[in-house]
Amino acid sequence: NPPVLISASPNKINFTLRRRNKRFLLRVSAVSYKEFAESALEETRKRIVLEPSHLQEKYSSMTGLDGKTELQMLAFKSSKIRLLRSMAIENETMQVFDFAGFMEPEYDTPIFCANFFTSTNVNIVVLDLNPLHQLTDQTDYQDKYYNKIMSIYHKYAETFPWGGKLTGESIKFFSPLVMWTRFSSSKEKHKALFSAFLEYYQAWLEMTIQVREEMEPSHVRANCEAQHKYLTWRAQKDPGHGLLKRLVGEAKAKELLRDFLFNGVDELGTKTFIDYFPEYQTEDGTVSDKRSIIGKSYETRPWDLTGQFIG
Ligand code: BLA
Repeated sequence: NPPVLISASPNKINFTLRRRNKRFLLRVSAVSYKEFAESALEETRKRIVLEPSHLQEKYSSMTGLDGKTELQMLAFKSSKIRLLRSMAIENETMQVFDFAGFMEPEYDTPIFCANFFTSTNVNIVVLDLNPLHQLTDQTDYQDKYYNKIMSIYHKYAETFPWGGKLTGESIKFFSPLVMWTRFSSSKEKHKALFSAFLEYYQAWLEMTIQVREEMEPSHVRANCEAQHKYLTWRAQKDPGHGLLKRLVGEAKAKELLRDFLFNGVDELGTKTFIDYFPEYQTEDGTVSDKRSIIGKSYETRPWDLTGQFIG
């Protein structure tokens, strides 16, 4: 007899198994990304002073339209970090995690980016310190932030191999450190993911502590525009939009995206999506609904072992 599902909650799935007329209770634990967020915040508080963000008053938790999906939002800031925010979504069959850190424009530190999607054994993972500036024409930026810490990537490369083709546009938002992977759920994999997450996070936190304030107004403006371009892209084209709309409805999803997840998109600059990404303009001037113009690309990892882009 196959095991019979008797109950499932975000962190525990209980089955009964009948063997030789005896009943056994099997407990399988699912991943809970709330713990990931708590651990990262705990590490942060050991090093710097975190203050609650004004967004926390407006966004703390929500229940999905199905009445069963829980969304948990956390938002903080520090003297240098403009926004450190987390969203964890859980129901009986799915766990989603979106954790990001954005600096004040005086600092050129990369953007911390952890996006984990788990459902019915499938995991889609992006973990990266997204570069604020293009690495192809700024080798000193790569030198400043990535070359020294490439060992972090190598440590997890075997456990979490390249996830295959992805939206071509996304690659320029990723660094040579990126962990882009898909895997089926197991306790070992989620344990490894937890340690990769914390290790990437520690590396980012250290960068935020070491970074010096930019004094040149033109550099501050460049940092601000680069962050605004990133936020504009993700607020418009992030792969999670469809699911978020199904979970909370179109209006709430849009508010979450523009005001919480990618906060700053309406404040840090005035350029529009089409200004940054003119290839998405349709004949009547609106933004194309297409997720991608380039299409799916990069069957294999487009960086060599030293982190040089090989396309
Ligand atoms: C899939 N999420 C993906 C994929 C990527 C990312 C690369 C594979 C599909 C693709 O190639 O586009 C993540 N893409 C990113 C990230 C950046 C990027 C982080 O460009 C940063 C610049 N994922 C989430 C959240 C949800 C989510 C919050 O982070 C849901 C609320 C869902 N991601 C999600 C789902 C898929 C996915 C459902 C698979 C469906 C699909 O491919 O469209």
